[in-house]
Amino acid sequence: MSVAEEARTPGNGHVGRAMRRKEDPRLITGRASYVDDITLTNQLWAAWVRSPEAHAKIVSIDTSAAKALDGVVAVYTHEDLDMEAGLPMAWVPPGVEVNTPDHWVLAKGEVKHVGDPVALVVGKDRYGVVDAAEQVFVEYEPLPVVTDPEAALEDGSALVHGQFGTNKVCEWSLGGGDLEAGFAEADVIVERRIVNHRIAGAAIEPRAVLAEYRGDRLTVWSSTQVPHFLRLFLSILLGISEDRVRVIAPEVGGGFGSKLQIYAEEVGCAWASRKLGRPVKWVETRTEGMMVTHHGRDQIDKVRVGAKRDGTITAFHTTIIADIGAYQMLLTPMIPPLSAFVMCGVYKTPAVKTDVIDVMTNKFPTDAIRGAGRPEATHLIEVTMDQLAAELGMDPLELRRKNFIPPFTEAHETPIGVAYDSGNYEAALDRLLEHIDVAEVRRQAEELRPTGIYRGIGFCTYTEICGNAPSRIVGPSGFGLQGGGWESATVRVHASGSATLYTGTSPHGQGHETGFAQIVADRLGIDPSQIEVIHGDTQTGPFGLDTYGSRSLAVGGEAAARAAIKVADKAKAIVAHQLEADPDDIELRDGKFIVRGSPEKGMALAEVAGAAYVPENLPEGMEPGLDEQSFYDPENFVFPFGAHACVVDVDAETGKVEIVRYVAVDDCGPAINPMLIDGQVHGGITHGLGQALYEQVVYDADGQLVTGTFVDYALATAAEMPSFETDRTVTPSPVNSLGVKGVGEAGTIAGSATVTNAVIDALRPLGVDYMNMPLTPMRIWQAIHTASGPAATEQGKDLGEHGQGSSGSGPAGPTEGGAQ
Ligand code: MCN
Repeated sequence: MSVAEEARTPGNGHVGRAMRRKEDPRLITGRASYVDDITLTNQLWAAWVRSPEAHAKIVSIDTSAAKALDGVVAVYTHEDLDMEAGLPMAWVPPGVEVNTPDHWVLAKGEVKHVGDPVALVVGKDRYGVVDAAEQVFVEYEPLPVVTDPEAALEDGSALVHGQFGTNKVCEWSLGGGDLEAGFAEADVIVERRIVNHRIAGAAIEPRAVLAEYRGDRLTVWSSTQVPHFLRLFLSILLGISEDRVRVIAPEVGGGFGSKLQIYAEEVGCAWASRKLGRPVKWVETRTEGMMVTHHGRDQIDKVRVGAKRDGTITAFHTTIIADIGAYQMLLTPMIPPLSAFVMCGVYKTPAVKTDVIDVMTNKFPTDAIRGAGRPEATHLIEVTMDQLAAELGMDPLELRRKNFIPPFTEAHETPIGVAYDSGNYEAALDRLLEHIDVAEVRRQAEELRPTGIYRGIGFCTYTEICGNAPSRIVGPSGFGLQGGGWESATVRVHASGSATLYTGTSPHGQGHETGFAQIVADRLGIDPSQIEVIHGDTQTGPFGLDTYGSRSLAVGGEAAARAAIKVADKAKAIVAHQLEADPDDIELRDGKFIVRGSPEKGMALAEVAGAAYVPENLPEGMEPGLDEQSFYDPENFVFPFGAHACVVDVDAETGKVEIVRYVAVDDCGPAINPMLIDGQVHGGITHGLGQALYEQVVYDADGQLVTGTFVDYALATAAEMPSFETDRTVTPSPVNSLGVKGVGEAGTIAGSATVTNAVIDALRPLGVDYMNMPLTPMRIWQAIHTASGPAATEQGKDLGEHGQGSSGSGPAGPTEGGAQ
């Protein structure tokens, strides 16, 4: 039996069960341990002096008053740092010239964004260091600021980093097919400027780090998604051999991409701990979280689509202007290009091209936030599909169906050279429509309209790329994180028959302890409760490449399955030896390794394990133990897909949007645990709807962060969300033996386009045919009042009579800098 066949054979039937999360009891009873719960003897605290200016020369720094304060142990500025390199940027597209400025742990000479760290204060008291930081006096000479990425590209713009003579970081293109011919044969061309504004990760647990340098060893506890990467870069930046660096990600309260980073605070605390010979701890405040934890999105997407009168799309061209902020962090310049990889969407468009221009501004850098490039691509494709449908006078679903790539079970090569693994987009849409009666929604909309409530329905059919990654593709793409995308797992069966799975993934809310235990349980014939899943500690776990890009199950879960199969194979050999049977005749059934055809002759794993550690029980030449490792490097990415629908009610008087229904059909291959999938989809959609309706990181024209707290940054909560209706189709991936695809980002990827299309659909009778996110009441109200449709005029008159006036100043409010 091949590995693939064997892995799909159900063992104890745990895979596919909606098992409750093993990790939840400790999380919901407050027994989990986060970085801030850890205190070491002799521990010091760190606080950072941060720039209040978005761009300025540092004229002088006076640390004397701070140093004189009781309890202050040290105050450091850039000159004290004996580090030869700054923070890492690890993904450079090959053959592309990238203007990469130094990014020091403490600013050197100039500050480039509000919050840029200028000094590090270390002292005995958590609050004392914050007071001391206020006693560090920095004289700044303000320099010209640029916050608008399009203005930043203009000649004569203020320069973020003068040495480059431009704010452009790089230009990069990906395309295929004959674009010119495609547009030439089009009957209709639609162009839109689609803004995908800046958002924050906003994890509930702020970032936190505790570093202890003792002897010649560094141990760092960090609220990170990437302990293995952090170990590597701490080793490089601090010049400590990698084997002497241990990184532990204890419980991590969410990351959403924002903890896929190597931060100044992590490196700075580790450096200070070595310097002072004492542990140093720092816990982010919420305002620091909004200010200096990386942001995401911030693209202006200029889209041009050509189609024939019957709806056949002939060409699709996008220019992305990506505002990447003041520096480039771990993956910054490559996040906008990631959009390009899925720019064909689920459609057979013959010619597709994406041009990316990365631009620097005086803002904090962007990097991966849930979806990282794919929500942006899906948003622009799917919003454009509705715009095109309106232009053609076609039903948006009919337009989608007309252009769907037909079902495929083996690789489908898109014109841009990306090979999708498997897909059945028709089936996902059909399943969606089993849940939602579009004609009935339209009837309800008619009925509601006289009350001033405008009901709309929006759709999104998407695919995305995840499961990072095949090293053969990722390595040559310039991805510099240990050169590839494999994952490793070790399954250790203890002599008494319980097991430990060590995974190189680093979950921070996704539920790997449950799903991965289910996978291993089925392959060993034990209960998932008998399997402990260990992760997030570079010393106890195997090598790993951590958790991001919805890679963990498709790569790390597969590695776990393979390690478990190796253990099962050895178990079979031991059983065969013990029962004097042929190893090929041993099979796992109902929790026992039995001789095929003789169910009474068999051994449970506990018996096998007992024998495995007593060499005299083993076949000649077999090593004792029941402990196996697997390194798995996939052949391709995986491409989940789905179809989402949203029904909204817009109150034309207030501009408020109410989400009436949200139905999601996602296909991530066979479910390991449907409850985990539902949880991921719910959270993902909330993220997408949050961006579309409420959330925005806003800087003013001087580069001041306006949204520094949750009062200003309107994070979506359960209260705003509807009760999600979810369903699935199952199209196995041929890439891995589990047949699985990722799902951690799917909801986010589809969410913003689905609700945006619904709101625009609702507003069409009011003459509003296009709007950019965030679809806040104010912007919707303004859009209604600047629209020209007959209903809008009526509505405007009514509102005018209520004394609110009817002239909006356009969708962008006065405080909204950057990509609008
Ligand atoms: N799963 C499953 N069956 C499938 C597919 C997935 O049971 N066919 C389960 C997996 O076992 C896993 C979960 O779904 O428990 C998500 O798996 P996967 O799609 O592989 O994603 P990752 O585990 O790699 O998680 C990363 C992804 C990303 S990139 C972000 S951002 C994100 C997310 O997951 N951030 C999160 N989900 C989050 N959830 C929480 N609670 N907190 C975050 O910060």
